[in-house]
Amino acid sequence: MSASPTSTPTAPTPVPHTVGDQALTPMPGMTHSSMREMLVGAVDHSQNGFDPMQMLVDWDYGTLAGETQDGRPIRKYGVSAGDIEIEIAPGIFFPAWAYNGRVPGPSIRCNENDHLRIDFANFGTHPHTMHFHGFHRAEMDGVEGEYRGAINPGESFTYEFDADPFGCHLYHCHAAPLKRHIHKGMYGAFVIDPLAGRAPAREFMMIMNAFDTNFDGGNEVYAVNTVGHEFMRRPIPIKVGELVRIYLVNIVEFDLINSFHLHAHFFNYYDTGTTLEPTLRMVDTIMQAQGQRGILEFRPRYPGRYMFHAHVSEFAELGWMGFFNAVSEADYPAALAEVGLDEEWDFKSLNGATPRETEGS
Ligand SMILES: [Cu+2]
Repeated sequence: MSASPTSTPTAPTPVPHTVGDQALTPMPGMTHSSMREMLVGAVDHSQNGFDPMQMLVDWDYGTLAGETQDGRPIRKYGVSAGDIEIEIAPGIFFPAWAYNGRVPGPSIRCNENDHLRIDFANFGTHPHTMHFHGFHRAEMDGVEGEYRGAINPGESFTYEFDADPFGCHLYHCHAAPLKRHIHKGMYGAFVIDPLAGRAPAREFMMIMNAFDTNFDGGNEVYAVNTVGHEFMRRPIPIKVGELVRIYLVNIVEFDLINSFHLHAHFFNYYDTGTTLEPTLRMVDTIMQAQGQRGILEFRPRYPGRYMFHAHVSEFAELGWMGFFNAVSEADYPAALAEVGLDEEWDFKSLNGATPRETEGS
């Protein structure tokens, strides 16, 4: 991208701008005139029922439901499938199939070796499944035509398996035609925390996704967490010097490769998140095929706004780009307020790891 901001960390100076004869007020995050064209208006997150900014930090830990015979926690999750219409860019609506009324679905998180019970109910109009990446028996693989197979509208099924191995995984529907069920929105993050833990960090869940709005077998809108350009409008607040950890998943249908590039910084990368040591060190771009995922860690070095985006220019221009806003401790409350966030979001971003309720008992 040649559109990197050259401004200082201070807020951009508003520039008068019109479309037709309508005067527009620049919004936070607009720092370049060419970007302004793509940022007219805003998505109504309350109408969607989910906010990509909250999705960064919202984890579903399920509810504890006793222990296995050998003393491991049992976690129960409730997931329903349904049909909803979502706004994926200002004024652009998409008829989605969704888990728990959101795209991506709930970010399921647990500790290594927890025993998981996922109660799945299909309230949609098509057969669906939940296919988890991870070790499990074939009966729990959630593939249409195999074992229990597709869960028809009005039916339910409980997927049950141990959380293994630790890492940054995903789940998605595995009903036919697969590419349709996936691109309609049936996927979510599945993060298993290692028993050894990871270093404290500000953590974010990012799913790289895309939407074929005219059903021609190609995508028209690309994003992280569904809404194109959302993090251009609302830069993600982080603090200079702190460890930032991103759980990154690529679920984009139709395009072979997606990528993540961070401006002005280098990061360590843990491929699939299944190791405690980085599998790549000091890189600023990684690529993921569909279904690939991994964990990125970096420390913001200087204050300012830093872009992150697909290093596939087409994807970036069609929505898959955003900003981190790195600020000092003192400036952090203002950075939160600027994008409509509060202390609760700050707390959640710093406390993402699965609680260990049973420790010491
Ligand atoms: Cu499906």
